[in-house]
Formats: sequence, C-alpha cells, structure tokens
Amino acid sequence: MRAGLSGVAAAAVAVGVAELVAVLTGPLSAPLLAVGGVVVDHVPPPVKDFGVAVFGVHDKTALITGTAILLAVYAYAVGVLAVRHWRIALAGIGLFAVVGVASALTRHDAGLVAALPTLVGAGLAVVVLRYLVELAEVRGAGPPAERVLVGASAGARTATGSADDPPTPRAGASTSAYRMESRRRFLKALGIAGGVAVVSGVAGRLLTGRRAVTKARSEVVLPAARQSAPPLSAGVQAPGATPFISPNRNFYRIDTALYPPQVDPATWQLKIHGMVRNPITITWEQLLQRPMIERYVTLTCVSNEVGGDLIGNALWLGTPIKELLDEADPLPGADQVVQRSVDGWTCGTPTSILRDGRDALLAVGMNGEALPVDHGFPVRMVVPGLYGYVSACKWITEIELSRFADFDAYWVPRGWAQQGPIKTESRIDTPRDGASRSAGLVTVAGVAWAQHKGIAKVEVQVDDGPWAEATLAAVASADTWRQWSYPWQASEGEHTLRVRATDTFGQTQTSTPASPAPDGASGWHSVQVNVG
Ligand SMILES: Nc1nc2c(c(=O)[nH]1)N[C@H]1C(S)=C(S)[C@@H](COP(=O)(O)O)O[C@H]1N2
Ligand SMILES: [Mo]
Repeated sequence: MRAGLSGVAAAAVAVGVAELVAVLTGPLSAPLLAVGGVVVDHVPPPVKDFGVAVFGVHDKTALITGTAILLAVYAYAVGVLAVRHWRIALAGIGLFAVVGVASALTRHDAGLVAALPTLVGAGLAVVVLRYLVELAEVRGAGPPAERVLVGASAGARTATGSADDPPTPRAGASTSAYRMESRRRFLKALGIAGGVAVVSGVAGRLLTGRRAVTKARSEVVLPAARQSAPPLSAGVQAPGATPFISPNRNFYRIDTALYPPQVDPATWQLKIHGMVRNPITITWEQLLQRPMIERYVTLTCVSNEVGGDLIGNALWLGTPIKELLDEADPLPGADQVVQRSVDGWTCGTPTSILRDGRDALLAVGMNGEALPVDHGFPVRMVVPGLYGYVSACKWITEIELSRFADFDAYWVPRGWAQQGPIKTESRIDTPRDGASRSAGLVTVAGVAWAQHKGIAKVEVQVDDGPWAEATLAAVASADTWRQWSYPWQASEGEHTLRVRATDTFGQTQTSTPASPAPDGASGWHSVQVNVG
C-alpha cells in the first residue's frame, strides 16, 4: 500500500511539475495533453460515430481523466515494484518518459523543448519515489525497528530466562511508537509530494491561462462590413423552436484540440500556396483591410445524429475567400483547397465550391464579436452547404491548392468521406421526446436545413396518419436553417410525431436511417408525446 502510494505520489509530482514547465514550452508539451492528443489522432477509424464519442467537449475531459487514471494505476505498480526491484521501477519511469517525450515531440510543429516537461517530471519522479519508498520500507522489516524489537526481547529474556517470552510492554510500546513515528513521517512526505503536485499543476494551468490570447482578443476592433446581412425579419423565429441565432457561448463546439490553439493576431499569417500562379501571404492587418461582408450561415457537424444538436447559426463577418483565391490564381487541375490549422488539423474543400459565388468567408467575427478562441480566433473559414469537417477550418494559417487524388485531409483516412455536402434534414424542438401535453391544441415546432439550397417544405406526421404541411417561418437566406411550426389537435394517448423536409431542388429527406459515418446521418426525426 505505502509503496503503491509512493508511486502514485511520484507520478503526481511529475505531472504537476511538468504542467509548470509547459507554461514555457506550450500546453501541448505537458505529458497528459500530449498523450491525450496522440490518442485523439489514433483512435481506430472504424469506430462508429467516434467523431462525437471522442470530440464532444465533455469527452475531452473524460479522455484526460482516463489518461490520468491509467497513469495512476501504472504508477502504483511501479511503486510496488520499487521496493524490491528498484531497477525495474526505474525502467518503468523511463517508459513513462519515453511515451511522454515521444508524444510531445510528434505533436504538430513541436520543437525539441517539447521534451522538457516530461523529462523534468520523470527526473523528479525518480527522486520522489526513491525517497518515499525508503521511508515506507522502514516499516516492519526495516533495520531500526528490528533492533528495537530484538534488544527489548533480549532484555526480557535475561530477566526471565525464557526464550519464548513476549516482548515486555515497555519494548512493545516503543516499537509501536516507532512505527507510528515512521508512519507519520511517511504520511507527511506523501502530503508534501501531493501538495507540490497540486500547487505546481494548478499554478501551471493558471499561468498557461494567462498566456492565452484573451487579452489580444478583447483588444480587437472589427472593421465595419462593406455589405451587411439583410435585416432579419421578426418572422424568422417560430415559437417553441431553438433560437434562430445561436449565442456564441452555447454554439456547439467540435474539434480535435485538447487545448484550444492560442493564436496572436499580431503574429498571425495566412499563406496561400501550392498549385497557384501567385502565392500569397497576408497578415492580420492586411486581412482587416480587405472588403468584409456579413452573412448568416448555419454550420453543421457531420457527426450530428438525427435529432441532434451539433448545428448552430451565427452572423459571420469575413472576407470572401473567392477573391483571395482568384488573386492566387489556381492552376488547372487544383480541384482541392486544403485548409490547415495552426495545430496541423486539415480539411479539404472543392476549389469549385469556394469559387462558385456562394458566401464562403474567411471569417473574423461571430455574432458581432471577434471569433471566440474555441471557434477559431483569430480567423476561420465558413462555407455554406458543407459539413464543418470538410470546410470550416478554425485557427486557419494555411491554404494549399492541391488535388483530391494527391492529398487526404485529417478525417479522410479515419473513415469519413472526402466530400461532405450537408444532407437535407429537420428536427422537432418542441415537444421534446417523452414530453406530456394536455389534449387540445399543441404547438409542434422545430428547424429544418438544406444549406445553400434552401428549405421549400416541412411536413409533420402524427402516428401513421397523412403527412401535413407545417407553416414555414420567414427565410433569412438559403444558407441558414429555417424554422417551422405546426398546430396539432392532440387527442388523448401516446403519440409519435415525425418530421421531414423538402429542399428547393424538390428533394425530400430520405427516410432511410444512416449513422453519421462516413458522410452524415439521415432519416426522419421522431418524438413520443404523452397526451393526457
Ligand atoms: N482546426 C480545426 N478546425 C476545425 C475542426 C478541428 O478539429 N480543428 N473541426 C471541424 C468540425 S468537424 C466542425 S463540425 C466545425 C465546428 O465548428 P465550431 O466548433 O465552431 O462549431 O469546425 C471544423 N473546424
Ligand atoms: Mo464536424
């Protein structure tokens, strides 16, 4: 037990102090985040729907917690081994160091300094483990305790002449006093180790937070739009449906970043290169000089399940990417625009789509503010009509003209389709699945989307009755979701409500259920309602 705890304490000190060192070398060089990042990038591709399973915000915490628990179990075993097989324990710490350093060094753009947090941590772990195990070992069989016991028994023997006599009470008391003293010293050392781990870990996180770009972001002054979005009609909002504009703070977030990249606009640059006649590099200042437009665009994640909430609508401010691409002048055959984020993530978008005149934006603003850090500050791409994983690169720093035949972006080798047009879909927001209502008039409402095509019709079906047309809310543009509502005369009993949408191309969303991988979920959303 003591030996095991010594191992865990040594690991905690290693991880905590590594966090502190990582303040200087970057958050992703700390062993837990580095290893977590490797796990994110190498989860086996066939795992169904794993985009959501791994990348929801809470799953990131779960991943780090899981990594920490595994490490604790490992450290416990190393501690136990350390008592009799010190060299094996050393090898165990060595393995921790190798895994941590290898993970940190293979992160995108990592320099050699990325090895530092793990190395410092592992070095300290050796010292702490050695010290704690020595304190722990004293108990029971340790030499000083033996001496007290033997001496006392010998004294008793001479006094009584019997070899079988138990130790005298006095000797027994001093043994247990000794044990208590050793136990106290061990616990104290353990507490100090724990304290060092927590204090350095927390300080590391806080200091990392202070190095964040929060301040730079608050100082950004966004330019006015040359063309603002057409004013929203009050009629875009159907009563009971999700708010038409998703506030930044609860806009869905999906990415592979365990710590959101901190990109300072002062040093930000975008490089447009590859199969182009005119490679371009622009800075933040230059970007802000370009004509900016404002557009409502609804983003959707390919991992969104039928009825899911990985979809959000915002007012984006940005410069049309088409104009920049025209200036770069792509070579014939460059059918793929590879967007690359500062953390190495990539997505591939058809060049033709980015140049076909739709409002594909290199965006700097979201709902009237600079982009939130989680949503790509300072610059990201927003493309109406395509799932985020093939179009909406956050923290973008590079655009490389290429060919689909020559390059697979991040998600493609992981089992997702190269092309990702958004499927026409719809969702019931009210009543919620499992809700109860009184008989009589019940408002059914929700959203439907077919970005860049537009929604022409939404229908609702009660149980196995006929499909009835819902009332469509006002349209903002073909690039946003559209709200709908349906007045339902509900009779008592359990009912199933279904919804389906038809886009302006006359395509009705398919009833065939498909899971998100490889190119988006399909099927009709339904809810059960109890009418009493
Ligand atoms: N750099 C980077 N950009 C990224 C991703 C990512 O993992 N890394 N994920 C994409 C995916 S899958 C989606 S759905 C959208 C989500 O954008 P949001 O988090 O702002 O909603 O971002 C896209 N851009
Ligand atoms: Mo996504």
